Amino acid sequence: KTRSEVLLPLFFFFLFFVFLTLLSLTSSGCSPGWETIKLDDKVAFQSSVYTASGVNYTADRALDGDNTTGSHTVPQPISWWTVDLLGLYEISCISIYNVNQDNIDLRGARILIGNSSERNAADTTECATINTTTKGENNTFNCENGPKWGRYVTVYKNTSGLVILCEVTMKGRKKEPFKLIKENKTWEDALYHCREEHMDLVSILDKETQGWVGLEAQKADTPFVWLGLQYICGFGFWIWVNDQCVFFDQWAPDETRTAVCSTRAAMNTSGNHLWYKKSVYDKYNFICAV
Ligand SMILES: *[C@@H]1O[C@H](CO)[C@@H](O)[C@H](O)[C@H]1NC(C)=O
Ligand SMILES: *[C@@H]1O[C@H](CO)[C@@H](O)[C@H](O)[C@H]1NC(C)=O
Ligand SMILES: *[C@@H]1O[C@H](CO)[C@@H](O)[C@H](O)[C@H]1NC(C)=O
Ligand SMILES: *[C@@H]1O[C@H](CO)[C@@H](O)[C@H](O)[C@H]1NC(C)=O
Ligand SMILES: *[C@@H]1O[C@H](CO)[C@@H](O)[C@H](O)[C@H]1NC(C)=O
Ligand SMILES: *[C@@H]1O[C@H](CO)[C@@H](O)[C@H](O)[C@H]1NC(C)=O
Ligand SMILES: *[C@@H]1O[C@H](CO)[C@@H](O)[C@H](O)[C@H]1NC(C)=O
Ligand SMILES: *[C@@H]1O[C@H](CO)[C@@H](O)[C@H](O)[C@H]1NC(C)=O
Ligand SMILES: [Ca+2]
Repeated sequence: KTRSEVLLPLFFFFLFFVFLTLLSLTSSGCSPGWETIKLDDKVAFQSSVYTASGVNYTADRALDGDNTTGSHTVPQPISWWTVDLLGLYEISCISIYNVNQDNIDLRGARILIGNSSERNAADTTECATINTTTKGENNTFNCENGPKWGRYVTVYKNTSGLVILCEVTMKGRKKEPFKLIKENKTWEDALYHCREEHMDLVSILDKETQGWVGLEAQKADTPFVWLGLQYICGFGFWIWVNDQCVFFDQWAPDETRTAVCSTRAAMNTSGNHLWYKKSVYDKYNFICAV
């Protein structure tokens, strides 16, 4: 056999191996399409704080974007680290980076996601169990059985030992507080629907909310969407369904504030999402606060 006859199959075997390695590397990360959650403005706390040479190894050091600083607890039967995301997020995966240091071993620790900071509460669920030390590595843990919703993410270790985290990153998306309902309903029916299935028909009290609601309205299949703004005709004023007065408004220029009875406000689903007076009997899609 010539040399190339021996080497060629070996070369293809090598290529195949490289391909498999690449495949396992990409699939061990977070599934694509998830955004990295900005964490340096969030609040973290932990079971205890290790102090050495005047440095407090506080929980926020795991979120500061600096991979040379870390959070560090002291030995206790149970140790944990929690970040409050200050909002509801759907979390797909969590990455933990640690330096190579002897006392780092997160094996057996669990990553919990919950709506309260209580680690054993009914509204706290497990995302994944850490099965590597994380020592000198950046490991990504995907939530088992799919992404989880919650406000608090906890690394919980009940098998004595330390929770040391140099840098924690996570991917997911924030839950928007509004939902378009693609059903054509009169204003009253829309109000009942929102109050039964969600919180209420939407009230827009500021420019930021107007922006979010406008984004949601673009997906409607009617030219307008109902807002939770009603005209109290006996008194001649507008009021939101959550009892707030109208300080911020986005009326179309030619819409006068006065109206006939049975008038409600609807948002144009295109353009600048200006507000129009509409008969309470018109049927449109609508937006609920959830
Ligand atoms: C570390 O924490 C202790 C106790 O909370 C506090 O007195 C001290 O000022 C802190 N040191 C630094 C450098 O923040
Ligand atoms: C740590 O951060 C530095 C500076 O941002 C970067 O060059 C280095 O690659 C990072 N190390 C790891 C393991 O991520
Ligand atoms: C947190 O609350 C949201 C919204 O109510 C819910 O969808 C989610 O399942 C809750 N998370 C947990 C872990 O119970
Ligand atoms: C850790 O768990 C993942 C997923 O369950 C698995 O693919 C991996 O081989 C495990 N690693 C170790 C070191 O057991
Ligand atoms: C660890 O890996 C994740 C996912 O690839 C990445 O977003 C994060 O920046 C990495 N962390 C460090 C400290 O290198
Ligand atoms: C730690 O928690 C796990 C999961 O709840 C449990 O199975 C295990 O018995 C606990 N270990 C100790 C030492 O409490
Ligand atoms: C709602 O009305 C629009 C037209 O205004 C129509 O295109 C759409 O199919 C209707 N949707 C439903 C669910 O009936
Ligand atoms: C809604 O907005 C679009 C885009 O600005 C505009 O063309 C349309 O005339 C508006 N609808 C009404 C009823 O004014
Ligand atoms: Ca850090």
